[in-house]
Amino acid sequence: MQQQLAQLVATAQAESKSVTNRAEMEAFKARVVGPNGSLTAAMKGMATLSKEERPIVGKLINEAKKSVEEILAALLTKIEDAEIGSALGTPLDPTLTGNETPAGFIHPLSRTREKILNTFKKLGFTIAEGPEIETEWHCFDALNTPADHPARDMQDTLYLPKSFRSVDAPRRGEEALVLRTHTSSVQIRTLLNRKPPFRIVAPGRCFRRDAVDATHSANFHQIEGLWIDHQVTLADLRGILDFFVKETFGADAEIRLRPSYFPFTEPSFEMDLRSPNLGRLSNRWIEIMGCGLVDPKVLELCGLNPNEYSGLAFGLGLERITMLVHGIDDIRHFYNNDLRFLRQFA
Ligand code: FA5
Repeated sequence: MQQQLAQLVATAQAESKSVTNRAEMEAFKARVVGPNGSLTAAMKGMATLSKEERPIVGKLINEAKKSVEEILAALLTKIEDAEIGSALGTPLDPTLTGNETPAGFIHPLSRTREKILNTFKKLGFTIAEGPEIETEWHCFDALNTPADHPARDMQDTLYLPKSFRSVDAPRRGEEALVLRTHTSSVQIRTLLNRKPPFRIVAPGRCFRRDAVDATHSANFHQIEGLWIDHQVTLADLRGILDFFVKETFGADAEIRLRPSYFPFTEPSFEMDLRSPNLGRLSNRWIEIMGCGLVDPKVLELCGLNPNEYSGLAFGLGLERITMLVHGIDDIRHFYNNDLRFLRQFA
């Protein structure tokens, strides 16, 4: 019996060599393990054996069955490989290298934005957003910027044609629409929609009719900050800006608040930064943002009582900060999509 089974496996092995497709494989399978197959016949023969012989022969048959299964599995792999090879037109060579798909990476401006937002998140700020097409009221009036203010001059601000209707038209009438000149308009939208206390940072795109040069772009990005609570003070403003600057430019960086003017803050400041880690700009005072305490008139215009609430606000330019962090000398590099420039930040 042992010899007979060994012969059966050897025959199956030899026959499998000439099988080349699925139909031939099915016929081969039937000849061995089908109802009338050679292995099936051997298994049926077990019934005629004595009680003593059965476990011995059963073991031999199981071994033969295992060998036949291995032959069938190898055959299936051979046929599948042949099928893939003919589908591809050439034999499959799994050792060939694949086509390279270039991996993308984060734009330096986006990376700086995420870092700055994370810094303010550590201080309890959440993220707010507002539209890039803004009403004149949100961009100027509500920020205590009167109609005769130079910022509202057609030379500085991009106005939309009258045919564009405001999303707030039912409430605010047929008001002029502008491309927002700063993210301070998000201060107003937040003041109108949220109940204090809150701390928000609002990143976004801004537009001005500035002449384009190495440090000015007609389209740039700002991050606005607004903190409204009871008794917010200049000490809070200094504290958070100092933290921000140290997180961004290193522990040696210092800040200076220089008196300035914005219609929506009182007092107002330009914040300058000085750091020993800025290459050729090291240890020089560099202006990086406007800031101040929220003007009580703005709180009133948004329906808050200035005797109850106070606030601080700031607005920084994302491009200028990214330029300082990486020593980039021209703002236009950010928008030219030159991979030789961008790959440096991969
Ligand atoms: C403002 O826009 C104020 N809204 C900032 C502010 C917010 C003050 C809250 C007080 C309270 P300013 O016009 O200085 O301020 O612009 C702020 C920053 O935006 C600048 O420091 C600069 O980094 C950036 N910025 C302004 N114009 C351009 C431009 N054309 N291109 C690139 N960055 C610019």
